Amino acid sequence: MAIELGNYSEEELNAILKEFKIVQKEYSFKSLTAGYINDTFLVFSEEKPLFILQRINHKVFENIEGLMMNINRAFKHLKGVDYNQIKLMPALSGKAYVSHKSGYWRVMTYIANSTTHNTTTEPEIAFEAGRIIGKFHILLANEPLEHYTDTIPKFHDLELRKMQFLAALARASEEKKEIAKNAILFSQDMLVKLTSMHSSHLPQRVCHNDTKLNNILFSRETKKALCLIDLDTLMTGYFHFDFGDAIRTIVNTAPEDEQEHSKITFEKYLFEAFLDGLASNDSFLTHEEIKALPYGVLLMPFLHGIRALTDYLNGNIYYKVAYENQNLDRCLSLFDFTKKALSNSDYMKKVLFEKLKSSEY
Ligand code: GN1
Ligand code: MG
Repeated sequence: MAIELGNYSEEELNAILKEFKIVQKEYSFKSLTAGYINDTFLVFSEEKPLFILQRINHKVFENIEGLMMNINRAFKHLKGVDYNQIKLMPALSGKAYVSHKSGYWRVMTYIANSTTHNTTTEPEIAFEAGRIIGKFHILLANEPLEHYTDTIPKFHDLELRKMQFLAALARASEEKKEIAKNAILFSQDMLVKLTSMHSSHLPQRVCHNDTKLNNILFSRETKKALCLIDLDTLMTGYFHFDFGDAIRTIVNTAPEDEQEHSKITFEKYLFEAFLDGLASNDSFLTHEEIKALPYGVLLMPFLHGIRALTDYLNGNIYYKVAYENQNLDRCLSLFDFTKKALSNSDYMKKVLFEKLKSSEY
């Protein structure tokens, strides 16, 4: 297969696979380019997809050992009638990854006939997304938090993201600040708003922390959700993180970097379908957690937006970008969604109350 493999040749990728306990033969590869952080390849044998081979971005994830231990632990519990298990293929060394001169690599099983969606307009998909995220949390609910490493400490911490934004702003050129003027003003305003909304008394859980729609695998045939993928950010967090990240990518029928803002939506029928899916599980959320969900729907797009803005101001040092202003465009889209979510705050509270049955709003 003559396919573009980015910085790697087929020989190099095959040499990495030789360090894993899998059938030894010459494989072919397809690069999967949806992520902003890792390098991901689908591994084929005679046209049949068998594994996912992935180079973990060591600059972003400094503690590879801790990260892989988190995933190993969680994978043991992430299985069941309505949840497809993914397995890590061990390296010859017995570890779950190999350290190679080009970085840290891992191999996982590929689920046949699976697919992902970047966006959706289908209520069945939104329902299934809600169901599988609830299931994920139920399967991990009894895991001791102290067994899990923070792979990126304070990943969704508003205060940290504010400090990083202010530091980038202080160093940025006048020209960049002028171009990003509206985004900077919106950030300053939202930082005040969100800080005042922050609620305490919430239980911590083992969270996925990157539950955007395309991190959920679906069956091509039945449209059922199979499982969550991309568990690098699996660590302690609050349920509203996972809720907000899913909602921002499900009720918005446009991609997260949509530049035509009139296409960015907050579709109520998808919000409600997601809640129905979540509620199809046994109930597991506390009253306080349910109350914090609308906050999560504002917090998550805003956090991603301010992180993209910070990276734009810093000169694109964190996310992979395809063009110079991509981070700013992503920020503006994410902020536009945040505004649309804000105008739906009362609606969200009402429907959450109806669907998840938490009283006393
Ligand atoms: C990054 O590379 P990817 O798509 O898995 C980011 C997430 C964002 C996402 C898209 C470690 O994840 O937080 O949701 O881009 N992951 C990290 O906005 O920063
Ligand atoms: Mg990710």
